[in-house]
Amino acid sequence: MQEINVSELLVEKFKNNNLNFIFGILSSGFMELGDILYDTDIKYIGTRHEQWAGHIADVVGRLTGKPQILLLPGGPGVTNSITAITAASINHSPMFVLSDGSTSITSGKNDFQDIDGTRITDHITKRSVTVNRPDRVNEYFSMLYNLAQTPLQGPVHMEIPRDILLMKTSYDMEVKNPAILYNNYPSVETVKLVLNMIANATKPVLLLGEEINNPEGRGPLEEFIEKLRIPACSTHGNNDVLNNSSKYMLGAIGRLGSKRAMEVLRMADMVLVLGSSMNPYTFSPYYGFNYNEITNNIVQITMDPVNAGRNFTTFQNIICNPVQFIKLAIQIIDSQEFNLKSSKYPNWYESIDNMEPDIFHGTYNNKVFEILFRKIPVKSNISLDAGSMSMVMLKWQKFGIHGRLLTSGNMGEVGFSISSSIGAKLAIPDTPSYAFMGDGSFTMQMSALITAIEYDVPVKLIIFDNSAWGSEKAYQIAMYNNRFFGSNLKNPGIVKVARSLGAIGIEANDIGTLEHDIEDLNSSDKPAVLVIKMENDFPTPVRSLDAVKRVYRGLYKEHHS
Ligand SMILES: Cc1ncc(C[n+]2csc(CCOP(=O)(O)OP(=O)(O)O)c2C)c(N)n1
Repeated sequence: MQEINVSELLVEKFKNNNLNFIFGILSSGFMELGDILYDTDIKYIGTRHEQWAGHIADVVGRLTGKPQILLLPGGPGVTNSITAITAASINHSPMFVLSDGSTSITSGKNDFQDIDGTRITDHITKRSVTVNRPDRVNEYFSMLYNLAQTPLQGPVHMEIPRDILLMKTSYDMEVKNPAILYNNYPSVETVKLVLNMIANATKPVLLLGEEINNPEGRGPLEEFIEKLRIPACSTHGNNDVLNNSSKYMLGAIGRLGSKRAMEVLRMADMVLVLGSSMNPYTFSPYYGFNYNEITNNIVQITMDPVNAGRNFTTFQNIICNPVQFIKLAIQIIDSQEFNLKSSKYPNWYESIDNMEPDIFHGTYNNKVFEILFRKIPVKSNISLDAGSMSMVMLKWQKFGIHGRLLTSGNMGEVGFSISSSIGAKLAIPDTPSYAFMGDGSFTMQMSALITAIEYDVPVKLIIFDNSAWGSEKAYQIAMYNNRFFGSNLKNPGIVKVARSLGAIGIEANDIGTLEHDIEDLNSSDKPAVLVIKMENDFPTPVRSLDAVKRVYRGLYKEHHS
């Protein structure tokens, strides 16, 4: 046993878990930790706001499967990061939040920055603890790190009072291996039951969700579908779960999804849901599609016992790890124990293969997207902010060829895309990383661009400039007689701002030269910003228009329709 201090111990734990990065903002409590990290190969990426560090850590965690350290000053550092930790939680992103705090003697006495961070993050993490003794840091660290990366993955939080960070503890330097984790396996009988249901269906369809949209799930999933030869669609936002060049992939359902995917789902006589909680937003109506039509023969495989069967009447819920389910199913199919050739759906896929894919043309804004869809390299990581324009990128059919779609998921957050694309570029440096956002969103998160420039992370930002919080303006156009309350924006010159921060700035005001502008962006090896002027032409607002129209007004009736 070696005597070391708690900060040294933390660095040993980082190294044992092969961590390459730490993300965050410095604080006085972590000075000793910083000084030890100074001599290691672990790269510290400091951002200008804790939320951006959280998003970067989230995305690196998603893309590597390894919990990343988010280093936060206790108090305001923790409260500033709540949105990012929540996004990681919603998206099952493994993350280890490490914050300092007031001393173990003064905490709770209204000390400086004496905010109960553990309780604040309790609801949005898998576990949140305050360490009360130096000799428990090792135990807590391992427990939390393991918890963060076991299904369902998510953030954990450890707060260490600043005096404890400097205390002496002992550590067994010989025990270095991180834990080997086991996932939840289904039984052979259960997998056979489901394969039998598929074989007996005439129109089986797969619906693929967030729990298999991870590095471990994607390979087996492709193999599984190639063997089954049945059509697949994804839940909203999981457009990249399967290589879209796979002929079996029809696209995502839900908002801005694929009409073909929705129609095929309607036709299905059996739906195998792999790794989705089937939450209500996933099934938002689009193209007037009513998802109640698919209540027959749904088999839902999920790791989430709370939401299994909660939103839909399912024929069967199976609580297990869907990745393990697929792996076992492949083994069973390969062992010839199970013969899919005698299935009842031999020509089912071919019949839908002739269905016309989605068409996308028309207005000026649609032309912009049509050009973007052609010019963005297919092997790209695509980060999207919430916003009426950026979300149209969901219609891009090339997700998942190698790159990934990165969104804040059901968080629906404005402010996610720049940090997310920095994370993607750090996690997978060979793949270009694009962030799509509106002008409102860019002006909210400009300080995240500083981090990309400071650490020379060559992300590519595409900003749709309609000088508005367009999503809200869309409602005002559709329902409030163009009475624009708070939705028009007076921006600084965005290209000028980007250039002055040190990025390459490209202004696209002319659709005739847009292709060249995108080529310039694509070939840039520095952080670069392309601002595209858009028209006030919006897709259907997110929430149902009927719901808002029906609001009763007792007063202020003059302009109310
Ligand atoms: C953090 C956060 N704040 C506010 C919102 C509400 N909101 C959703 S979309 C949107 C407008 C985004 O405007 P912009 O980024 O300019 O994109 P546009 O809709 O114009 O394409 C707003 C304000 C949100 N989802 N997240």
